Order: sequence, then C-alpha cells, then structure tokens
Amino acid sequence: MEFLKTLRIEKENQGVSTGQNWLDGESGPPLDVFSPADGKLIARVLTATEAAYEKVVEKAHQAFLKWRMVPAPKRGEIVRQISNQLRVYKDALGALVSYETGKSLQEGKGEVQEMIDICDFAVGQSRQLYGFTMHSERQEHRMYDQYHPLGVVGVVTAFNFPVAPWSWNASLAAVCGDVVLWKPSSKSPLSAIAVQHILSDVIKDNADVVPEGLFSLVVGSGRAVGENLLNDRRIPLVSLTGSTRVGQHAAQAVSARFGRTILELGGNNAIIVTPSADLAMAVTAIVFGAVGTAGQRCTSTRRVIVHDSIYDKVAGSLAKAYESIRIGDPLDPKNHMGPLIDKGAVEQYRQALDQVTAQGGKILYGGKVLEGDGYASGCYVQPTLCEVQNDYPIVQSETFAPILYLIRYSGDVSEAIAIHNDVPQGLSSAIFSNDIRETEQFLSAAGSDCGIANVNIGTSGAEIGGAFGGEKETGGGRESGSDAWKGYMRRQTNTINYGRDLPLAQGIEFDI
Ligand code: UN1
Repeated sequence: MEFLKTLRIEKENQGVSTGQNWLDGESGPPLDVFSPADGKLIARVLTATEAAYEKVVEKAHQAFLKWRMVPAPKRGEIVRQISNQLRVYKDALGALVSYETGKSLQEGKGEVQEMIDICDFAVGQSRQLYGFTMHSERQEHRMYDQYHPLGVVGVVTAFNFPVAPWSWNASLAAVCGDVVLWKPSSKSPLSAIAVQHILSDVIKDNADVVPEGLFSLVVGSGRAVGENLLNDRRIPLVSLTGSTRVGQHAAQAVSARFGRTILELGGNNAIIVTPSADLAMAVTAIVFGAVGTAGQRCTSTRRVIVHDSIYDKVAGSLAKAYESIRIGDPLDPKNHMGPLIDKGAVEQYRQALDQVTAQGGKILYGGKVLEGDGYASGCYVQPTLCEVQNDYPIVQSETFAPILYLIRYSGDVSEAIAIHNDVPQGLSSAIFSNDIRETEQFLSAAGSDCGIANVNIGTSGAEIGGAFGGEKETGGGRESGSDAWKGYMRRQTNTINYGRDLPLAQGIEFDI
C-alpha cells in the first residue's frame, strides 16, 4: 500500500487540523477505519473533542477576517496551486478513495479529476464575481450589486464521494473569500486527512497570504461535532451531502438560526427508454449508472422506465450485461464493481430485496451476497435487476445499493414522464430517444422535475461545469459550476449619490 505512505497516512492519525497544524493531545474516541475491499484495518483516526472543535471554529473565524480582504484573483492563485498539487497526488489519492470506500480505481481517480476540474473552474471564477449595475430612477445616482464573502462555511460530506464534494464547495468558497470547515463522513475520514496534508503544503508555501484556519478539518465520532456545526451561529452557511433524513434535520437546525444551507440529498434517478432509442447506448448508460460505485452515488440509476414494445429486449440485454460485470477488488482495474461500504449497507441491500418480493416484485437477476475467495470482507453483492411497479413503497425510497428497478409503460411519453416524476426525490434524470418531440417534452416545463435532465446520456457522471443538485426531497441546493458561486456570498445593493441634491425615491417630497 505505497499510496498510504505517499499520502502521509500513518497507523494513527490526528483528525483535527486548522490548516498546516494538527491538534495534538485533545482527542475524542478513536475511529478505526476498515477497508470494505478486504476487511482489513487501514488506519486509526483520533477524533475531535468539544474543546478542539471550539479552537478550530475560532481559528477559522480569525482567518476569515484576514482572507476576506485578500483580492479574489489572489485567492484564485491559491486554488490554482491546490489544483496543481492534486494533479501530483491524483493516482495515490484515487487509490486511497478506492480502497477506503470500495469504488473502482477508475472511479476513485475520476473523483480526484473532478477536484482538479472544479479548482480550475474556481480559478477562472475568481476574476468573475460579477454583480449587475442598475440605472437609478434618481438623477446623478448610481446603483449596483456587489457580492461579499459570508464567513465560515461548514462542509459536511458523505462516504460515497469522500473528497470531490468538499472541493466543489471549498474551491468556490475560497475564491469567494470564505473559509471552510470540513466535517467528512466518519466512514471515510482517511481520504479527507490525505487531502488536508496536500492542502497543508500549499498553505505552508503561501503563509504570507494564507491565514492558518482557511481550510480546517474536523473528524467527529458520533453526532456531537455535526450538531455543534449545525447550531453554530459563527457558521452562516452549511453545505451538506447526505440522506434526506439527515438533510431534513440539518435544514431545520440551520434555518432556526437563519443560517443558509446548500443541501444535496437523496435521489431516485430514472432513465426513460422509448421505442426510438438507440438501445446499445441506453443499455451501456443504464448499466454504468446502476452498477458504478456499486449503486452508491446519489446520481445512481435506480429506475428504468421502458416502453412495452421494447421491454423484453431491454430486460434481456440488461441481464446479459449484468452477467458480464466483474465484481471484486476495486483496486484491480479489470473489475467493474467493488464492495458496498460496510456490512450495514449489505443488510440494507438484503432487506430492500425482501421488500421487493413482499410488495409484489420479481428479481430478474442477482440478489445474492457474494462469498468465498476475494469476498472475505462480506461487503460484496451481486448487482440486481428487479421488475416492479413504481408505486411500491420500496421503489419510492432510495436504497444505496446496486438494485435497479424495471418499470413498464405502454402509452406515449407523457405516461413515462408521469411515472418518472411520481417519486419524492428529484435529482437526476435521463431519456433515451431519437424522437425530438419526446426529448423536448422531457426537457419542457411539463417534463422531468429533476435538477438534472439528460438526453441520450445516463443519470450519473455529471460534469463540474453545470450546477449540481436537485429538487423536492433532494433538497434544492446547487453546487459546482454555472453560477453556484453565488451561494457562497452575500449580495449587497449599493446606491451612490454624486449630486448636490437629495431626491427621495418614489418621488416623495420631504422639505425641512
Ligand atoms: C454523489 O454521489 O454524491 O454526477 C455525487 C455524478 C458525480 C457526483 C456524484 N459527478 O455522478
């Protein structure tokens, strides 16, 4: 495991850092991190105490007071250097992400590539924090918008993407003049610690511009640190990736103190396949969407809504494709699919399949937990195809596992869209069709109700240049590209009178 050494992961690691410095001597309960790939202990992490959390937030706040006055393009220069360092460590960090979470090496490296891409995007953005100018209704007056940084941004990330979502938030927040406090998932803290080491080099090289506290890390065990962060008035924005249940709690806690949230919660993403679709393309997209990251992406394809006339053909091709999926060690590049994150996730997979059959569904392929050589961790499962109705309770909820639900429709595309939208979540969606009337209807106001809607590509693997996020129970937040940067700033409207009179707005006369 050469990559652990390259990334400075020791047997025992401090889990709290203010940038260059790691907090010593104040550790909460240790966290043992096991790989789902082979079940072995990777390393131990010392978690944050209440006092350590306090220190970190205070440091972050002090850093903000300095960082907000650094010109935005200079802040961009720091992010450019981070992007360069990520290029240097891409292979090692990709391998750790793969080993710690179980996603394939390809996908581990792909996640680091997303970090590099968003950092590059943010560098450009640092010269484009634009506001509008408006024409005042009063003579010799000027009006404009400007954007100011918010303060300490709390970034809470999930195990399935242990590093990229931090960078979607942190790179933009940093160029916007905010400072970032990162709480990674306690299921994947080592990837976060590795990133913090990479950052610490850049911070050290730029100590004249970068205050200690710009990027901090707090690994927690249990709920205490997370709860502190949600209720902390010094943290004006919390950006959280996680389940709908966690997001609902976070939204309530943060909004009760009038803080802001960016929420990126559960998905129940579907692909519609119409009679005119290119089926070879559709099948490849569906399989990657359902099996990639072992079905543990928030953008994973969970439902396929197929027209009756091509249903048997699609189901048959999918079953054939599923037979060819190589399951095993995620670090071995010949495997397509690694394990689930832990045995708890395997149990949820099992229970979901029990519910599928109890609610009237049929398992067409898969359904088993794998045993024997190479599967000793107990976290490997077969990707599974099920035939269901959209209104089964189990189909209405997100199971973080490679379970794909096949659903028929028999009428026109309106029927498929109605089925598509009839779930509580609204993250990603796609249609495979070569009929422009169908695809345009899918993209229209009466079409997909998701934050992401694609034509002839799958539901997962969104590029960083677009705004990422979804509607309904997905939480409504947007991260990454487009104008998502605005979420990390406060808007101010400025009106300047350069004349010698004081005309009031709305034509009001007030003489004294
Ligand atoms: C997630 O699963 O939390 O679109 C994010 C994708 C990736 C991001 C997934 N770019 O699949």
